[in-house]
Amino acid sequence: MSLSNNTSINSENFKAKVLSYLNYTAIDLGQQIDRKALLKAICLTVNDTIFSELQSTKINNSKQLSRSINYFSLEYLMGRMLSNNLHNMGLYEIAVDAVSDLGFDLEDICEEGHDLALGNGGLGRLAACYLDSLASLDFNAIGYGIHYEHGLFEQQFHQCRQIETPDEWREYGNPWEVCRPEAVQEISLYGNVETFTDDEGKVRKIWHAGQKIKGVPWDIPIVGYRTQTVNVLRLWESRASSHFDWEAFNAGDYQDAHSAQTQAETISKVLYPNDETAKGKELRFIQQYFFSACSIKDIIRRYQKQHGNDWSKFTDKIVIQLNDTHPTIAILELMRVLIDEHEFIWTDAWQVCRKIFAYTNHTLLPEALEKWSVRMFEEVLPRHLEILYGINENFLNNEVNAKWPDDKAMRSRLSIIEEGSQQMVRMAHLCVVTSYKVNGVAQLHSALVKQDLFPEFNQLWPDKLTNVTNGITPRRWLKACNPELAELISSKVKGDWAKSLNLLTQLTSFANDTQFQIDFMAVKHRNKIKLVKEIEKLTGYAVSPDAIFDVMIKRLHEYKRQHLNLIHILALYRRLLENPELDMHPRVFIFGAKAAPGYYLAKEIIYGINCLAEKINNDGRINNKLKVIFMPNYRVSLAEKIIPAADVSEQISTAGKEASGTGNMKLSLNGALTIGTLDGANIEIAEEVGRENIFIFGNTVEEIKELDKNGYDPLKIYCANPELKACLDWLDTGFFTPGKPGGLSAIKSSLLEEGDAYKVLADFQCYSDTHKKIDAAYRNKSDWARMAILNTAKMGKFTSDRSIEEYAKNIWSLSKTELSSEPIKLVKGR
Ligand code: 26W
Repeated sequence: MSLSNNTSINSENFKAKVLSYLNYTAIDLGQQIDRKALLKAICLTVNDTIFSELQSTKINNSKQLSRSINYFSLEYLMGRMLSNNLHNMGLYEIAVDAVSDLGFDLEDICEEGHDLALGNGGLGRLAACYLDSLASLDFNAIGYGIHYEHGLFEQQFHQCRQIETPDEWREYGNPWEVCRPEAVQEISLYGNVETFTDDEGKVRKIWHAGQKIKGVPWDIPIVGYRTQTVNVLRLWESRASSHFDWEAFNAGDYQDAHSAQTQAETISKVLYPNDETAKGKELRFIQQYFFSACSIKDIIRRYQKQHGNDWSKFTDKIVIQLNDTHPTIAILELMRVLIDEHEFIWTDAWQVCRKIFAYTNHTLLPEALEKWSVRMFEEVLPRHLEILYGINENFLNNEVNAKWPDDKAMRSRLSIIEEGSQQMVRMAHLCVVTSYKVNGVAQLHSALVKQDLFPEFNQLWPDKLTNVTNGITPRRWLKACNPELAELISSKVKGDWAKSLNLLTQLTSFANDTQFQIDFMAVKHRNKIKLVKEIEKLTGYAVSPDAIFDVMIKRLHEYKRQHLNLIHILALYRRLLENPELDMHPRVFIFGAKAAPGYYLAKEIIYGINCLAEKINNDGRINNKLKVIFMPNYRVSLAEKIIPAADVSEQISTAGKEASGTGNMKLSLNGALTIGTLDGANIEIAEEVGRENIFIFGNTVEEIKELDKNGYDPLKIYCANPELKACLDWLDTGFFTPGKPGGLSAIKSSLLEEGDAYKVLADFQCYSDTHKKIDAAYRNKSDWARMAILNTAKMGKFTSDRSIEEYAKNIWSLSKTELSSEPIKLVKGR
């Protein structure tokens, strides 16, 4: 919505509206305005416009009876909303002026906002970027998820160790959401299935629920960039079904009534903080069913509002994208609803499902591929298990048998049920069997999905498996988070680059322009000074903005190899201790990462980095040439501060393990140079920026496979490399953990005794050599500036708008909503 073009909104009437909302929140204007109250008043002011636009978008979509994409995701990492909404609406400058008239700085006020951290990492943030693009491109879209009471835990460090505390994002309410009681749903759990014959003599099934749960929808508007479209993210909160607690309550059993309520509300209580596995956790399984079932019911409710009982258009109007296997149960729920509640025959219901679902795979790690025990399935969702058996039988007996007749081995490999001491349901298999398209998230990853993960499925359906490389929204990840760079770019680039990111290639012609290089690096330097202050505030350490800011921000995982970075820091420290005059440009290594609370080694690595930081940052002998900073509580809003200030971006996963990565794109877009392996989207970034503008190192996927085939021996590498050996041995000494000898030896043993599953040692030497090249390159200021500019210039491909256009064209067959020509309703000042 391009409201800035409209003269009806100016800073005066914006301010008047804010003041009226301040009255409304009962703030005594005679007193000093409270920042939180001011934030709320601004949000409410902005909401006036957003919600009226939301209404128009809905009316417009329903008039056009347009096809919609329903994005199903257990995670959305939205971050803060105010600044982004203001930017997208074109009201940012107006708000800056209005707030400054009130004696405040808008940036400070935005800081009061809490992150919406309803996700773990890449997958959740991707969902948020995609919602931004869907609205910005005028697609009729809705995101479905869970309204967690507590999002991802907050992280603190205590004696160098990670401590988790609950996230209280709604403590003071969330101004962006609105409850929709008219769309409440009720879902069932447990119980049993009865077979009966209906009046027409048909054998039917009925599921007698053991428990009913209410799903209450909360809507968060998603504002498109400079367009009228406002879509919705609909998040379900679980409550006790009214029918249930009243029964006990009336019987005088208040305790029981209360416990039913508590149990029901537990479902949406907390986001699972594990971005890898949630083995056997019944509550997680119930979360998945709860949100999938509520969303399927909601889709049908909305469809029937327009088409009544005419199901013939259902598959024309609806497509559902499954964000990983987490919402897979939606497939079985749709089958159940169509067959049991709407009297579809099996084959018709199955045809519908096969036309509606598409699935995105985000990981190849075997431990992250979801499996649920048949036993649990049977107990929680008995009817769904029956349906699952039916799907599997048809699939094996018809499709598998037709291609590989009587091939038992093939049947067992492809079956949705895994046999063994405990039968398990392979959720990814159910996804692939049902979905009409399955995509990976970067070219390499999609190739590996075909070759290594699902080779048989790929033989069976050669057109099903495809690729859509991930993207990021340039609105949040450049325009809003790096305003100075955005302004500099706008002074050179013709056209709205935030809408068409390929326009950034115009910067190529300024890459050798001395003045532009100076301006570009001056922006970087000012961003670094800002970050220096934040570092001091959060960690107490003072660092110099003249040092190279070398950034590694992402979830903590062995495959991402923060410990490779750690060992290299040890090597640098040793070199400096041996020779304090060592010719090396000062470097600050900056980390941000949360570890899953139960992931032992990940937490040891955090501990290790913090211990190193304490020792190194206080060591007067090394002339401040090396500093290590671990920023606590890494999250979207912290990323927005770190990324604009980064010189170097660490993307050092073991080749073949990082499906795509999206932080790599954000850092490069903001002019950081990547040191990276040939993994995930790094490969495509290298293609775009050119090999001369990126630092690639390490074993390739093929080489890693070779190492495994020939019996990888980390001990041999350790023995043959004296520096590496010395670094690892150092971890055992207690040097970094005074009073606790062996305090860091878990890291070493994972590499030497437990086989170094992620080939850290195999890549160490070339990693270290490549860092030397970075050090040399940074000294040539003009060369470095040119490379940094070219990184920004060549990131056009990685806008999430491109990803969404590809999904819309190749997977969803979705066309854009035509915007209404009626005038936009406007905010009126007092
Ligand atoms: C609890 C089970 C579970 C399993 C896997 C939770 C979450 C996951 C995700 C697959 C973790 C994740 O965020 N994957 C990342 O997805 C990004 C978006 O596609 C990619 O860029 C990252 O490479 C991938 O690791």
